[in-house]
Amino acid sequence: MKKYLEFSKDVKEAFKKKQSVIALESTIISHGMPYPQNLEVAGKLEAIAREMGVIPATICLMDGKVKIGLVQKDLELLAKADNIAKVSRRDIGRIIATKKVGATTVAATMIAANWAGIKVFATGGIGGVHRNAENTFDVSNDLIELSRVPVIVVSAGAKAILDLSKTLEYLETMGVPVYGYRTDRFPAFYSSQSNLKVDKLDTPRQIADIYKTNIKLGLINGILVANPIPEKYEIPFAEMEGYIDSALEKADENNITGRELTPFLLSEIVKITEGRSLQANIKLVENNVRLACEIEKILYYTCSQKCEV
Ligand code: PSU
Ligand code: MN
Repeated sequence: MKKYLEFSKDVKEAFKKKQSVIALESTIISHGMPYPQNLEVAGKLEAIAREMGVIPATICLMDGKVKIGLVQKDLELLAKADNIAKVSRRDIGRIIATKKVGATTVAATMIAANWAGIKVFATGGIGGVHRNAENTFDVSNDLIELSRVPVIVVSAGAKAILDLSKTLEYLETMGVPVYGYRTDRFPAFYSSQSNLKVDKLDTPRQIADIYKTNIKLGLINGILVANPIPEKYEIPFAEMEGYIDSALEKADENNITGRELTPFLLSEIVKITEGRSLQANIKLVENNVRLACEIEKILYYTCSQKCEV
C-alpha cells in the first residue's frame, strides 16, 4: 500500500519534524461547492490550519497515486474540471488502476488518512441515511467507514438534506461514537441544532483522550465530532426545511439517484437560497478545521511522548 502513497513536500517535512498534520477531503471542492468559491475555500482551509501551526493534507487520487497534500495546481484542477470522479471505498482501486483523477469523499479520505498515519480529519457534513431510504436504500458509505477506520472526523453533523434521526440510529447500530462539541443536540449542518440528542463533550482534550482509550482497547473505529455552525452564520432549521423539500422534489422529478444525489441537492439549495447556504457551508467548514487542529495538537503532543496510536 505504501508505494501508492505520494506525500507533498510540506507533509513529508511535517512528519519528519514531528509537526501536527490534519487531513482535508477533496469532494467538497470538486462536487460540493461551485467554482470559484470552491478554490477560495480550499486555499482558506489550508491557511487556517497553517495559522494554527498544523500542516494541512488535502487528499485526492491522481496519476495512479493517493496524494497526501496537494499543491495549488492540483487544487485548481479539482476546482475547475468537470470530469473528476467522486471516490468512496469501492472506487479507490478503479481510479488508481486507470490513473484517473478522483476526489475523495469522507469515506475515502478517512481510509487514505489512516494509511498515511493522519488521525484527525475536518470536513463539512458527513453523508448519511437519505430521506426515504426505506425505499431507496440510499445510505452513505461514510457511515460504514466511520465504523471501521480509526480517524476522528470533525463535522457540523450530517448534511441536513438527510434523515438525521435515521443517520444517528445507523451510527449507533454500527458502533460509532458521536459527540456534540459543547452541545447535547446533534447539529444540522446549516443550523446549529436539531432536536436529536447526542453525548456532549466540552474540550478537545476529552475527544483526544477517548480516541486514545479506544485505540488502546483495540476498538478500531472512527469518532464523529459534531461541531455546530456558529449561530451568527446559521440558517434556522425550520426555514431550511422548505428549501430542502423543494430540492428533493426536483431531484425526484429528474430521477437523480446514487452518487449524484448529494452534489445535486447541495447545488440546488445554493440556487434556492441565492448563495446563503454556500456562505453557511463555508463558515461551518472553517470552524471544523479550527477544532480539528486543536484536537490534533493535543493528540500529537501527548502521543508523541509515549503511546503508539
Ligand atoms: N460536506 C460538505 N459538502 C460535501 C460533502 C461533505 O460540506 O460535498 C461530500 C463529502 O465528501 C461526503 C459526501 O462524503 O458529500 C457524501 O456523499 P454521499 O451522500 O453520496 O455518500
Ligand atoms: Mn448515496
